[in-house]
Amino acid sequence: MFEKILIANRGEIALRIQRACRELGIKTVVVHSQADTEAKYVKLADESVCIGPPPSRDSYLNIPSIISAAEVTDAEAIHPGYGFLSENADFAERVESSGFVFIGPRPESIRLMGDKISAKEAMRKAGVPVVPGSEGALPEDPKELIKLAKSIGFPVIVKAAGGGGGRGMRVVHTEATLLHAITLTRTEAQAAFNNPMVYLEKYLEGPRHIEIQVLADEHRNAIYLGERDCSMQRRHQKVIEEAPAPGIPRRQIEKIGARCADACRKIKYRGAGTFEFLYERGEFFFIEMNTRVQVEHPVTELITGVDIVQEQIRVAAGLKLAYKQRDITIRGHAIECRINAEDPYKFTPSPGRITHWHPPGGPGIRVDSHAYTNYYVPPHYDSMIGKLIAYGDTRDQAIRRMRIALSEMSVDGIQTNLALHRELLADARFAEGGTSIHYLEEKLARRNG
Ligand code: MV4
Repeated sequence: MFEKILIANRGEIALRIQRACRELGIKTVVVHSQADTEAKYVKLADESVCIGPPPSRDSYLNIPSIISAAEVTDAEAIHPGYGFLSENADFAERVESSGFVFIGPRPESIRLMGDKISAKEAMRKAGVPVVPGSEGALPEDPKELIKLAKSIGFPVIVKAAGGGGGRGMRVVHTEATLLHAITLTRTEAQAAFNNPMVYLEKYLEGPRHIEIQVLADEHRNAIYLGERDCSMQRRHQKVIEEAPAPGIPRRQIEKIGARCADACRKIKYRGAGTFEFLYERGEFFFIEMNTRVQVEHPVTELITGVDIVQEQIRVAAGLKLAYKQRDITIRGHAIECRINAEDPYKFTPSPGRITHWHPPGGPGIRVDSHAYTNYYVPPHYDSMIGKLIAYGDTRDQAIRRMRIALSEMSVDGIQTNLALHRELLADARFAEGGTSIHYLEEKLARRNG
C-alpha cells in the first residue's frame, strides 16, 4: 500500500479522499490554489503545497505544478477526485510517466470513454445495451445522413464525440432541420472539443437517468454496486440523487449490473467507474461512462457499506478488490441533496463568507462538506459547498430523515439552495419516486409561471 498520496482537488472531495487515506494509514498531501490557503481541510492534511493563483487554469488544472508538488513531497500516487483533471487522459499519462501512480483507470481507458463514439462502440461490443443510432461517426453525404436519421426515426439527437455531460448536443425533430443541425453541432464541437466528429441517436423524450457504479481491479475482478437515480437535475446539474432507483425491478438491475461488470473485464478496466443509462419504458440504454469517482458516490456507499474511495486506492496500488460480487448486498435507501452556494431563484453562484454553518445530525445522517462557520466560499470554483445524505431502512424513512435534517440545517452569510431541497422533499411526485430528467425544470417553470 502507498505511504503518501497527493490529492489534486479541492473542497469536499479533497476532504473525503483525506478521510479514506487516513483510515488506510496513508499520509496526505493537498495541493491548493491561493484562494484555498486558509481552508481548514488544507490544514487537516499532513502536508500542503500552494500550486498557483485562484483561477483553476493556473492551479488545479496546472499539470506541471501538480507533478512538481508530488516530486517535492515524495508522494507515490495522485488522486484526482472529480472534475478538474480527473478524466484527462494526458494528465494520467504524465502522472505515470513521471513515476507516480494515477488513482484511476489506465490512460487508454480514459481516452476510450472520453470519446463518446468509441465508448458506445466498446460497450455495444461488450454486450451493454446502447441507445439506437448511428454506428460510428457520421458520413458527410447529405443523402446518407437523411437516410440514416429516417431509419433511426425522428426525433433524433446529434451529439459530439468529444462532448458528454450535456455539452455539444442538439435535438432534431424534422428532416428539414437535420443537415443544418449536424453542421452547427460539428462546428461547435470543433471549437469546444477540437474534434468535429458527431453521431446520431434516437432522442428519448422522457427518460430517467440511472447509473451503475462499478469497481474493477487488475486481477480480472469487476463488481457492480447497484444503481443510482440521478434524474432530479437542472441544466445538467444534478440536485438530488438516490439509491436504489425507485420502482426498477431488482432482477433487471442485477442483469444490467452484471453486463457492466462483464464489460469492465472485457476492456480490462481498473478502478471506480459509472455507466450512465437512460431508462425509458422499462429499458436501459447506455449513453456514457464516467471514469472517476462521482459526487453522488455516498448514496452507493450507504446502501452497500463499501468505501468506494478506499477501493479506488486499493486497486490503484495493485491490490485485489476487498469484495466479490456475492459479498455485495443492497440494504436500505439513501438520498443525497447537493448543497450549493447559489441564488435560490436565479441559480447564479453566491460566494462569500459563511457567517453561520449549522449542519444537521442524528441517525442515518451523513454530511460531506469542507464548510464551517467563517469559511469563505471563493468565487472561482463550482458552487457546491457540501452534500447532505440521509439513509433509512426504507425510502420513506430516508425521506423523513432528510426532511428533518433539512429543517435543522442552516447556513447564513451566503445564499443556498436549502429552500429548494425543502420544497422537493415535500413534493408529492418526488415522494412517489420515478420522475423523469425533465421533472425539476418543468416544476420550476410552473412555479415561476
Ligand atoms: C440523451 C437524451 C435523450 N435521448 N440522449 C444529456 C447529458 C448527456 N450525458 C446525455 N444527455 C441526454 N442524452 C438521447 N438519445 C437526453 C439527455 C438529457 C439528459 C440526460 C441525463 C440527465 C439529464 C438530462 C437532461 C437533458 C437531456
